[in-house]
Amino acid sequence: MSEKMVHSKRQRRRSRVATGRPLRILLVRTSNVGAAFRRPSPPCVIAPLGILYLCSALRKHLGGRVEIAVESLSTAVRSVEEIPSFVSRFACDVVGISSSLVEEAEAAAVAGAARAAGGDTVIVLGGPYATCSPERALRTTGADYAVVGEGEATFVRFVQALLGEGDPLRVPGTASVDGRGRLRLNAAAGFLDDLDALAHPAWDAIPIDTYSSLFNFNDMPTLYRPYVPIMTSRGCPYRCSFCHNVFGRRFRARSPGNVLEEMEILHDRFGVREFHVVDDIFNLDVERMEAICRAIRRRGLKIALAFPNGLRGDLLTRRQLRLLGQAGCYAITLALESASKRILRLMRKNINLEKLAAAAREASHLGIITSCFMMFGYPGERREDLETTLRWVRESYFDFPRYCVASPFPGTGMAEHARKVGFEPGAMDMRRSQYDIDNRGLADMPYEEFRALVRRGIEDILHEPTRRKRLQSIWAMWDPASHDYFGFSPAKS
Ligand code: B12
Ligand code: SF4
Repeated sequence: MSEKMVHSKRQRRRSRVATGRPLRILLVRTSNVGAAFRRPSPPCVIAPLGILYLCSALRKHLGGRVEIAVESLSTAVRSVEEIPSFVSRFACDVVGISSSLVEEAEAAAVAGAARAAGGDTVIVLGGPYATCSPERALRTTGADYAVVGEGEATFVRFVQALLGEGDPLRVPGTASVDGRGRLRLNAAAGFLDDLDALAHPAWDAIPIDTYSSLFNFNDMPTLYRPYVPIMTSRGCPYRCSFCHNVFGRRFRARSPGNVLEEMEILHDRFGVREFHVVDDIFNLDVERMEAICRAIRRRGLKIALAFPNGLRGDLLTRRQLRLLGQAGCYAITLALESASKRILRLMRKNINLEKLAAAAREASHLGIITSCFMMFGYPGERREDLETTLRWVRESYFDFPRYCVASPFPGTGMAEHARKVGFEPGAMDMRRSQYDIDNRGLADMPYEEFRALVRRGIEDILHEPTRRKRLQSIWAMWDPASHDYFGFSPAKS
């Protein structure tokens, strides 16, 4: 869209505000989790925390001047073909799309449908995709604006500008393409210092039960429903080469009181009984972590906690694990990525393998389900690196191995390593660059050999006698809909 057109839209919007009608905003989370797999997966979704935060920020700062609807594609829409009718159902002034890079096609489909629905809808893209590749995101989807980074303050300022209080083209933290096709990237907006100042996510804007009843793709069984994701801190100081670090390197945390307040509201008002923590690194500030655990017990909250993400394994001590367990934690995922020192150096993962192994042992002794995250096919990975990792996990106390094939997403350090082995990350099919779908990885060995090695290694881990016994009881806790999908059942084998 040309700059002239954008400006004229702004003018029109100013006059619309004069009529007093609230600005109608549709916030959509795209999701293709499972859709690109060879084995069909049940419909699955994770509640769209990012746009729920945007919704509450808009309500807090703009009140009745905006009217907001929040949707997720996998709850509202089952296929890309349904997107146009979905978008035209909402006669809205602004469509805000939230996507990760691998959902590029879905983001483009929503933006295209919004454009085709006619009118002068302003299309804004945000989330990890727009944050890490704003130019690519704008050009691929045809969105009018990209919001880069943490969204609450930027989006409020942007919508205020649409309402006539500023110039939408100049809002810090946004990007657009001008009439001559050049990228206009405004100054970065920075990160919020005080996370307690954020309104809690607008959980009333979505049907929590519907989300909770769909398949949970976090690769861990769910003890209680409804369950919701929760983010208690943002940012991480580590520098892993594959990470997009959406929330920056400065660790910022909500106070224990603020976290407990959100938990209690969700528990008392919405009946939520389980929380999945999706922080970058929940346990960086040990005192805060311990205070949250103690407060959960002190207040007598009967909830379950799971960590599909968010725990740095080599920082976890026995004492912390015990406190986590007492607070209701029943499952954790710790990232190993690789046990080869050479690959770990390339990844800049900087993990202490001995401490990670000890944390898995302690967690296992405490009865906490422990999953281990591995990444195979790092650029230049050799047979012996892969074998080292598989052996390490087999011998560890981790219950459940989870892995993906390395995807050198543009903008990461890993992408530079990929270029060194002759691979151009920009050419990746993003939709297929998740988990182990059919991205081939960049290991230094023939692809068939790589695949066979991974398959055999994972089977060896799953069938290791002690682990298999533990897995049988864990398996029974899992949503039966997911059994076929995972393609493995220790109970049957
Ligand atoms: C939970 C999670 C998952 C879940 C659920 C994903 C889903 N689709 O719902 C599961 C386990 C399935 C998953 C899978 C994968 N994930 Co993941 N995941 C996360 C995690 C830990 C939390 C996401 C979250 O809820 N954040 C909390 C909310 C508040 O943040 P947010 O959504 O980013 O929203 C904020 C801003 O981005 C912005 N914003 C967001 N949307 C919008 C929209 C508008 C209009 C605006 C203005 C602003 C805006 O404002 C929000 C508030 O500040 C993040 C890491 C992280 N800590 O964020 C990684 C992350 C999103 N995942 C990532 C990756 C790489 C993957 C996989 C590709 C891994 C793999 N190799 O297979 C797969 C892809 C699956 C898929 N199809 O999406 C990357 C994304 C990189 C990228 N550039 O896209 C992240 C950022 C990890 C990282 N640090 O690199 N993931
Ligand atoms: S520890 Fe996790 S959040 Fe931190 S840089 Fe590494 S992958 Fe990213």
